[in-house]
Amino acid sequence: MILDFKMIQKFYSELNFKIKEIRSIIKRPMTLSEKILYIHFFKEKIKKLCFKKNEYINIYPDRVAMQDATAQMSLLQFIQTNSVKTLVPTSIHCDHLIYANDGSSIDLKKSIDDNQEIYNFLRSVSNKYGIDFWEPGSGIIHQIILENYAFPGGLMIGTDSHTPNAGGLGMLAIGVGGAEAAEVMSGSILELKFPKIIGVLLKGKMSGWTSAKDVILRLSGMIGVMGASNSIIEYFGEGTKNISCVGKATICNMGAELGATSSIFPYDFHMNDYLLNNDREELSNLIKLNKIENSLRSDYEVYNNPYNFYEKVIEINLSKLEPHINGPFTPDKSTPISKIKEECKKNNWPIQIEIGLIGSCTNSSYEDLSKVVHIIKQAKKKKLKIKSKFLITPGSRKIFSLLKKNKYIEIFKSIGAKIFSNACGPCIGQWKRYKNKNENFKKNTIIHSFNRNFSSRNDGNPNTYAFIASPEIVTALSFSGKINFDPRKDFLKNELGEYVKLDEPQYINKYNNIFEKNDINKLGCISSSMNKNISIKINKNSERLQLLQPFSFWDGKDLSNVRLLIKVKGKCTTDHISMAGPWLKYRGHLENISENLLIKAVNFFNNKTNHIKNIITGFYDSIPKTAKFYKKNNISTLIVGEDNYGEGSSREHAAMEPRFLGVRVVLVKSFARIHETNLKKQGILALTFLKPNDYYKINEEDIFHFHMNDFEKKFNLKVDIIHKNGKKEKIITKHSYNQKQIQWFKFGSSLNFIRKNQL
Ligand code: MIC
Ligand code: SF4
Repeated sequence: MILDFKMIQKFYSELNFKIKEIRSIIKRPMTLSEKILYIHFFKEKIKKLCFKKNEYINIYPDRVAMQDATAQMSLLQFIQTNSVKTLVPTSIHCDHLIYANDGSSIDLKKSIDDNQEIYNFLRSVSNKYGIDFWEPGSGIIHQIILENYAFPGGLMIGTDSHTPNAGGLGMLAIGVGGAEAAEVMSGSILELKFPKIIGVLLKGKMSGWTSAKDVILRLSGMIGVMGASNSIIEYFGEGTKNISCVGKATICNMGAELGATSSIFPYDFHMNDYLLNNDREELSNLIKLNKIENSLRSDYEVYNNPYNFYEKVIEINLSKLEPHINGPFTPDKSTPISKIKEECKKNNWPIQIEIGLIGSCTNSSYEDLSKVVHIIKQAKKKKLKIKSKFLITPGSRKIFSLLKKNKYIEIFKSIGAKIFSNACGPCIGQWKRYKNKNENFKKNTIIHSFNRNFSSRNDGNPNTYAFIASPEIVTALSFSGKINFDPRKDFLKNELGEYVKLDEPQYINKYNNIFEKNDINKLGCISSSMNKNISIKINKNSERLQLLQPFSFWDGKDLSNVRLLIKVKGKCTTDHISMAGPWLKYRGHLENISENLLIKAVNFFNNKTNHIKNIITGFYDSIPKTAKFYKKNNISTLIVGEDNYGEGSSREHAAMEPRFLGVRVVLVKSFARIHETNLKKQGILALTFLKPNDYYKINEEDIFHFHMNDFEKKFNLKVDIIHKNGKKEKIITKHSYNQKQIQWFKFGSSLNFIRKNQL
């Protein structure tokens, strides 16, 4: 069964014609990303198609996807737009709130009980406004999107930073904040800074222990967590034809870790195979019928002369690519497996792997799990025992059913693996690894196939060294129990005392891999049907849901007498600003979740977390408490940070919480894209230092004055700093607000602005 069939049918039938028309205007060959962006801009005046890099463009997405943790706040904002229905097809996926403790059935039941209020809210909002609702246990948002909704050439936004996963099926998919999604659902356009397009030329063919994950682990090492900021990564070259559709999705998924706006692969036979295996033959037929294959790739001139068309071209030779192990603490610390022994010694990483984990949206496909099975089967034959604990979270109910049908679940269980629900699980910290709160958080190593390994993310233990690798490598290393094991060369001692070597993993059982017919209801979806009469009730005493109150307008004056809340030292991801794990339960309650504001960020002045000086009282206290004190006393505050501030998630709570607690300005060396937009949307002044070293001029007890008279005319803003000794210093800061975004700031938030315009 094909979802959105009519919409896609129309889209494909017009595609070639529209591309021809666009080409006649811009008069040059186009990359795939440009084609998709222009096509979705098409509704507007076509004559205005000559975009410059960094210029804002307005586009119309085909779909919106939301997961339960971000959907709550997004829907609370959507309700404020007074819309009658969603004007763009939308789906909600219950995947983030599910525990990963005792195994799938117990965890799922308990999660459904504990989150009933939230699920009821999401279900009834879906029903009222015509949204597809995917129930708890149906799977992880990005797997479900790939299986059911993604289509080559389409454009989607999602309230999750790994939305670009759909690029594995040739869709341009972009992670956004909840306010942006709410606006698009209510019929507004999506405003996007025209991205740079980076070309990644893949040559050769992978073999042995190398897999798709290693392409992105390697690329992370090459360009780092900021390497693709405001860029789309477009893969091309012969090598792309040697990577399956789900492998491509893995690569696109983790582009988020490089700051990419999106990542995409050109249409090929692997995508076609994936559509056929997923009961979406009609879609594959539509592509053939309309002869649009070439419109779903860059023009051949681009492939022949990539250096002329891409911002830059990065080459990766798949034939020479080794398996990689990234981490600890950041996804871009990349070590080829041949160097892992040396790196372990050099850095004194704990060698013993306590736990190996397979899953997350980036690597939980049937193909991934089949390769794991292949390794387990041969290890058993070779009389090897697994040395680390082994935990598995399949990506979707569809995948789970096929694993079960092919008796793979039994194989996992035969080595003592624990199978969690089809959900995010340990990837988002829903894993109670330490049953006892007072347990010693000792230094230890885990390895997983996820995409993020920020400190404390999975198990709350800052001393856990989390490494990322492909599912195959995670499995092999779990059999060895050591992080410095190279399955390509090293031998393992088996139960008989013999030394054996693991064979290279294979994707087996090709002919049993066809998923059963798509019955989306059986897969866990209540498909959209509208019932306008449903009233959305939120209990006033609820701890978990709270209707939003509009933020206050800007009075048009300078921001004066602003105090420093915290000067953050080093990495500050959205996990530092608004932690996940235990806090996920407050994602629909702004006041309660604000109690976690920046509690993981390091204070520059004392190197401690959640310990800052209250300048008025002179005492040290937690960040939320101090912020509340300032708010109560009408003192505006400022957060200062370093590079790539707000890296990681799309969660807008990281912008709403400071706004709620009286922060007026966030001033940093540089921002991560989604977070910067989220701050602007929520009416916070997002500024960067003109000279990054001015960061060091900021002292704990300074008072700040922001000169706002040039805000609408210039991109530079003057700031006076009055130091404790009375000395004044001036610095220049920059902003990137366009005229519309200035209105958001004036009105106190983008939603206030929209509401005002609706009146
Ligand atoms: C994540 O991987 O950090 C999340 C949880 O999926 C987030 C969304 C969120 O904060 O809820 C993301 O990647 O955007
Ligand atoms: Fe879920 Fe983890 Fe993927 Fe985020 S990265 S969507 S938490 S599985």
